[in-house]
Amino acid sequence: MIAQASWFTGRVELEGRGSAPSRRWSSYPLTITVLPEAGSVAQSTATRTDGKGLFVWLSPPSGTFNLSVKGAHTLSSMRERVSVPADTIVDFGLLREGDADGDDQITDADFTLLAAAYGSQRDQPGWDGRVDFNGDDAIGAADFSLLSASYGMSGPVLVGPKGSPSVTRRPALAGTMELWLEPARRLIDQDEMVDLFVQIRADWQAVGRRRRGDCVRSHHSAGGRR
Ligand SMILES: [Ca+2]
Ligand SMILES: [Ca+2]
Repeated sequence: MIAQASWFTGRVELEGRGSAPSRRWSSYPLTITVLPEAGSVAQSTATRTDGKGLFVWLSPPSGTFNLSVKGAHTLSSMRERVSVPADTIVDFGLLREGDADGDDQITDADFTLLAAAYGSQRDQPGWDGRVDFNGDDAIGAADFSLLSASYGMSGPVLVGPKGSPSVTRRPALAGTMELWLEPARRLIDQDEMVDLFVQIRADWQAVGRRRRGDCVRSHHSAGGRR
């Protein structure tokens, strides 16, 4: 007797990467986790998306499980009572970008990593791929926008049968957040290298252990403008 291979096919929507199909949707790292019931432990496996956000889980266990899918720097999305293997594609909806440190929360710790790499490009000093949330090989305002849009949220985000969020977690913090670049000196000669300070300020209430109005600071070098 020849055993038949089994698999599970799911789909996610990636944030900030334009519409699919796209090269920027392809090969995005995902972790699938079978969430534990009482007396069991979680089981995880790694996979990657194709250019349409589809992913395959080869040789999954059989049964009915609560499943979560987490992107490399997104919040996780969860579906309850999913039959595995499945005859149809199971939709896990939008994966929210902004979790740079992988703790399934979007907090000031993630902002600190973004600030440290802000303005860098791939293979340059200061580059940190964990905060390239939109996958364009540069760390900039688009990444800041993605992070700030989901700031204060945590996973897993429970999604309904068609992949739409059935539970929207209220952000732990609400208000506005500012980011700006400040040169170390106001007058810069052509082609001169200058230190830039990246500042992020949450001015509505305490963030972590910082007081109202405190800033996250880091700096890196950038070329002068032509
Ligand atoms: Ca985080
Ligand atoms: Ca980017």
